Amino acid sequence: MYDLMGRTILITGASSGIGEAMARLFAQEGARLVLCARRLERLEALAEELRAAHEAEVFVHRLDVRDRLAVEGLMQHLPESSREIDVLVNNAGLSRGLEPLHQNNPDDWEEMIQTNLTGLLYVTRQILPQMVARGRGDIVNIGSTSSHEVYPKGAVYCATKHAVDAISRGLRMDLVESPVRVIQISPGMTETEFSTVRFHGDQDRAEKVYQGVQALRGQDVAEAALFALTRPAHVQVGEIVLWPTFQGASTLVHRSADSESNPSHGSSWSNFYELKE
Ligand code: NDP
Ligand code: 8X3
Repeated sequence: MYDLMGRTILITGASSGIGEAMARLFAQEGARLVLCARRLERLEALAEELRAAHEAEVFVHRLDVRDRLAVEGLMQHLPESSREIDVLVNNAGLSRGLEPLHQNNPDDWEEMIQTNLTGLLYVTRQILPQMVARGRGDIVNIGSTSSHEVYPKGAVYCATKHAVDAISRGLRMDLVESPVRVIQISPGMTETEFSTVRFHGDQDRAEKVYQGVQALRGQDVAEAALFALTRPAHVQVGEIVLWPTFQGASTLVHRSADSESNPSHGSSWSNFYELKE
């Protein structure tokens, strides 16, 4: 079996949510970590914690994946011991806004496209050639259930995640002669800072997305990635789609009537996007 002991794993967007959960789990599994995001202080605090808990070797680097020059200079900032990347996790991503497309702010489109799509391409272009040359490595792209479904008011976010899926599939074809594997993990609703970011910091609106439903946790997504990464070398897990048990589709969530704080208290089925209003 392929395990993570001593493997060097670079995670983009490791300062919160799914990326942070992966950093925790992979450190526990003995991996050497390179953690990237814009909020360096968050990364430093996480690295301290992982060094203390697991004696993990962790290097942190402030990186905006949209900044092509910064991404191109990434390798020269890494210490010698962390330059051979065994696993790249393309996790950095976000949604912005939830309005009909004709009311969207084009700045939001640009931020989503540049982060979720262009940024993922920049980072992959930097790291993948060394994997191909060494004949070893794994690319993990964080897709979404929105890589396969579209929901009202989320067309552009969903388009970026459909694009991630196209890139994962295309890469797998381009690498067919190489031992490098391309894995996509596609979660549904996961309780992270995702909705707070989507609603530009409106915490009350963000919390309503998760009210009365047990969403996925970052740890659930990290465990799926761990499963895929620890398959034998001849097994390439193409994609794992993870849904919360009470989410039946992007727009269909069953919200419990038990929670006093649940605005749909007493009702049974609620439309996902309506509750995001
Ligand atoms: P969070 O908001 O908690 O985490 C997003 C991470 O991305 C942060 O670490 C953030 O760090 C980083 N990030 C955002 N923009 C940039 C950038 N320009 N450069 C570098 N890093 C960046 O959300 P999640 O953990 O939920 O999101 C992680 C991934 O999971 C995303 O790709 C998202 O689309 C996907 N996803 C999320 C789902 C959900 O329901 N939460 C479901 C399906 C997929 P910083 O701000 O410090 O740069
Ligand atoms: C995020 C999934 O549907 O909650 O990728 O926006 S969704």
